[in-house]
Amino acid sequence: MTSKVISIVLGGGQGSRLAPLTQTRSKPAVPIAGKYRLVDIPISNCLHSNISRIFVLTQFNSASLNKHIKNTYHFSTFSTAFVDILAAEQTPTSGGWFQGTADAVRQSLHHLATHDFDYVLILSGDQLYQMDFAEMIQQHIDKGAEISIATIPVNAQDVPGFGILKTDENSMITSFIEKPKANFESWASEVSDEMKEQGRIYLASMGIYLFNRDLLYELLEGNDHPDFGKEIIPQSIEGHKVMSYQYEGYWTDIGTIPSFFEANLGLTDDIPKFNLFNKNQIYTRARMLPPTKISGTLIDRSIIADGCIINAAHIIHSIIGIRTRIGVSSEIESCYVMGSDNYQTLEEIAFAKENNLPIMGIGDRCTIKNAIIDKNTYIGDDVKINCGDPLPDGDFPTHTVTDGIVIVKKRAVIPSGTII
Ligand code: ADQ
Ligand code: ADP
Repeated sequence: MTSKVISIVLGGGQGSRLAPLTQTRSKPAVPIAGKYRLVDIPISNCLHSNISRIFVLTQFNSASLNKHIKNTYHFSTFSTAFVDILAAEQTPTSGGWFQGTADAVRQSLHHLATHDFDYVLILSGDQLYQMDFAEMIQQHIDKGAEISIATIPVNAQDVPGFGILKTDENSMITSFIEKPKANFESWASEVSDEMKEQGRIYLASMGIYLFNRDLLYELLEGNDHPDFGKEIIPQSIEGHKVMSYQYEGYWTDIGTIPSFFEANLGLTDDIPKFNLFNKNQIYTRARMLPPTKISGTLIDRSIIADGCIINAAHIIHSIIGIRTRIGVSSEIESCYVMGSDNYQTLEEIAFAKENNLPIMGIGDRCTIKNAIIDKNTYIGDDVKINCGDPLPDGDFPTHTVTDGIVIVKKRAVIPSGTII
């Protein structure tokens, strides 16, 4: 039955909540976990569920996203599988920018027309989870649903960030409210004892929708409602069989800097909630990088990707991305260092040193805490980042601060001796 499904990954609106990581790239291309990109999560979930026709909708086309998809997802000439990027485009009937999630799908429907499918699975591009969609699809078919929404119990504190729903005893959704801000006590649901103990008594939409093909067309055509959560889903509850597919595994939104940072550092836990070391691994680009070389470094609770050259004093509770270079006596604590797209040659490094310019990566005797270092940055020697009192939020030429986390911008050059 998964052969009758086409998946659409909502790759992101303007991506402002992940700025400055989305300043020069589209959201699906944002690097995570040292070697992957955000889009690898929903795509890997689809492929493990035997759904292999995937569109990724994104507001703007970035060279890095195209290159990543082209270099990663190769299928046999004899299969129908594909991963295609659909960027917002100007057509005679639309002005360009997607106005919201439903509008993004609406504007992309004509690309689906030539395919043979009965169901459309709509996924968010900024969530960290491992889910077998085949089970959801099976439940959808068994229960004769027209729409299924994956749901998860959440606590009161999280309610205002989600679509909240109530179901009847057959898991049919009877009411839905998008992101209620207050007085939502009456929206509590019957949940398992385990969920009750954690205070997770409200059923939230995970923003994962399975639609019967014809109903999706019917709901999107003939109106210009921009969003699934605000308009399409609440309106479809009346008159249609909308089912909840309840999930209780690990799932988290990584659409904001704090949640993105926390989810990345969470991967260094003894048994991470999101386990990269699973049978169903996350796919990404196979890069043929050399193994990482480390000298004189104490490493604790950290993930070190391929191709790094590390001489730091210590690296604690951090993710070190591909091709990262860290100089001697540097200390890295609670950081996500994304790495680099290329290596500098020995000649380039010698030239930089002669001219007192930072070399790519992190220099000698630096101390960096609670920071995200975007790709291809040049951090000089004796630089201190986020080592003192908590920093107020702000946007500066080389970095931003969000909720106390410093984000050094892509290709930023931080001269030796700088204190941030
Ligand atoms: P949000 O995540 O707040 O709530 P939204 O901003 O609509 O909803 O984003 C959903 C997904 O679509 C995200 O991956 C986002 O990046 C992407 N997206 C947003 N606008 C887009 C656009 N114009 N073009 C392409 N992609 C776009 C939704 C639901 C809630 C539900 C939560 C679960 O509305 O009901 O509880 O998801 O996270
Ligand atoms: P990101 O979205 O991560 O910022 P980019 O748009 O910079 O990515 O593109 C990343 C890809 O471009 C990498 O896969 C890398 O192979 C390639 N790339 C970028 N700069 C260079 C360079 N100077 N030399 C070689 N390859 C490069």
